[in-house]
Order: sequence, then structure tokens, then C-alpha cells
Amino acid sequence: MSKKISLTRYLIEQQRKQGNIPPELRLLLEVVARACKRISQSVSKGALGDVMGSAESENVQGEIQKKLDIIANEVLIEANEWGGHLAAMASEEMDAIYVVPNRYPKGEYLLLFDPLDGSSNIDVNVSIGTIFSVLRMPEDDRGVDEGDFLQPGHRQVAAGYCVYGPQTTLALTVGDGVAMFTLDREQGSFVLTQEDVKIPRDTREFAINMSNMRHWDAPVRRYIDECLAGVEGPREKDFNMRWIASMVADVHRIMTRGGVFLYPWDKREPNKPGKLRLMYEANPMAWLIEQAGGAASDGHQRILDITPSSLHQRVSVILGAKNEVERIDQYHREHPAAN
Ligand code: P6P
Repeated sequence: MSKKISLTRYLIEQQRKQGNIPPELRLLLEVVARACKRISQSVSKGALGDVMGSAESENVQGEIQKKLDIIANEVLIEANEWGGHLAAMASEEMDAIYVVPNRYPKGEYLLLFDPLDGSSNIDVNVSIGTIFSVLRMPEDDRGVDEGDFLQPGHRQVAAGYCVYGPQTTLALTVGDGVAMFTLDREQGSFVLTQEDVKIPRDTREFAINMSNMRHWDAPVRRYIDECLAGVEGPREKDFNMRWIASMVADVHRIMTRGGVFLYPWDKREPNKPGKLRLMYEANPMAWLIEQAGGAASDGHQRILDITPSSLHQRVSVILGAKNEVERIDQYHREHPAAN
């Protein structure tokens, strides 16, 4: 790409073309990008920055928080609360929503995020990332509460992630395809490095945690067994497997070279529909994947059509190459569901 196009220029030109990035939304996305830059700086310090290891506390999910989980959450809250573009925020790291304090003006958007996804990888220097989703406040004059967040994913007005790996790369959609921006550390700004990202409909690469195989339901077991059977099996081709255990990194690989990702329901905790969270992991990733020509389902329905019942609800996630997701959905229709 010859000339360097900044995130701000991209957003302004996108607004001229499509009219889908009003100034308040542009401000929100620029603030989130700046927050991701700061998180990237903290992440990259590693042991030099006293940011490694556990924070000796648990989040609402009952998971031990890493120091960087808390740092990333605070960076996003502090960056976004004063700008006047948000009414409230919701985070994987906070039980309740965070309503913008009355000392600041309130805006029309709701921001949801997993501030540092994949944090179990922090201490072993494997890619992690921030996932974010933007909704519009329902139009009524009462105050904001958790119920305002419980909108299906197809109502998102923006979604993205920032992966902190060998490069720090921001992937973003506002409903007109997916663009990627790489952090130019010398300039200190995100530069457009890919537009109109597209995922191939077919793939030879799947991502799933194979150690859970004995706990899977029949449709997932059938799909993976057929992949493993390779060229001699019903798929008549060999497959490769990847599992980074960092959704942002696994999804970024799929956005970059294709593939299919599964974190399905399993028998370990049968009352939970899955491990991943709908509002701030599955929904933003599902929209990005669909905007890149892929598909995202829970095995039974489009993830973006799920009407949430609670802020931190979990969901089974199957996303990526359209033909593979459709095949897995078909297997769920053919096999009586255990969940
Ligand atoms: P497992 C990270 O904790 C995460 O929420 C996702 O980023 C990732 O895909 C998944 O959990 C990994 O889970 O059970 O393989 O460690």
C-alpha cells in the first residue's frame, strides 16, 4: 500500500462514502484505538513492567484475573468515560455495567469489551488481544441500565479487535466490510494495511481444543473425526489444526488465511451453552467474520440473531469458512441435540 492512510482518515472517508460513521462514533473508535495502543505498550513491557502474573483476584466469571486484565480494563474505562460519546460500558472484567459518571456528558453509544482476551497466554508471551463491540442506546428518555445492552448482535454499529502479537493490528467493521490497521510504532498511529478482508468459503484448517474431544456432542465429534480422516475419509482432503487458546489470535489467523474455529458446548458443564461470552466475544467476532464473507453460528442459529438474556451469558461458537460452518450446522440438524 503506497500512501499511509491513518485510522482517522479512513473513518472520515468512510463517512463520506457510506454515512455510517457520524462524528461521535468516529470519536469513540479513535478513543478505543488509542486505548489499544496504550494496552499494547503495557503488554509489550512484560516482566520489565511489573505487569505479569496474577492480580490475586477473580472476575465475574470466577476466573483468576491477571494484572494486565485489570490494567487493560482501567485503560479502556478511563479513555472512554469523559468524551461524551458513551452512555455506559460493559466489560468481561466487571460484574455490573459502568454508567458514565454524571460529571461527564452522556452520549448515545454503549461500548462492550473483553479488555484482554486470552490472558492465560500473557505469561508465556503468546498473542492476546482486546475485543470490542458498539451498540446504540435504545431511544427513550429513561436512564441507562443493563437491559439497554441486551440487544442482538445484528444491532451492532461497530465491532473490532486489536491483536497484540508480533504486530499490533486493529481489525474493524462498521458494516461495510472489514479493514485492518497496523500500529506504526515510530508514528504512534494505526495505518491502514488491508481493506475489504475476505475469508475463503472452504478451508483445510480447523481450530478447536482437542483435549475436550470426549466431552463433545455428536455433530462436533462427527465433523472433527471427518477432518482427521483426511484424504481417505469422506472429506477426501487432509486438514491441519491450530489452537492458540486466544480467540483474538485464532480469529485473526482465520481473517488472514481462512479456517474454521469451534468452541462448542460440551458435557463438562452441561448447563452452560458454551465457554465464550456472547456480548463481548462472540457477537463482535461474528459480525467481523460475516462482514468478511464467513459465517458464525452456535450450531443451531446465527450468533448475531441471538437475543441476549444476560450481560455475561455464554454461547457455543462455530465461525469462519462459510461452507464449513454450514456443514457443521447441517450435522447439528441431523443429530438430536444433547444441549
Ligand atoms: P481453553 C481465553 O481464555 C478464551 O476465553 C478464548 O480467548 C479462547 O479461545 C478460549 O478461552 C480458550 O479456552 O479451554 O482452550 O483454554
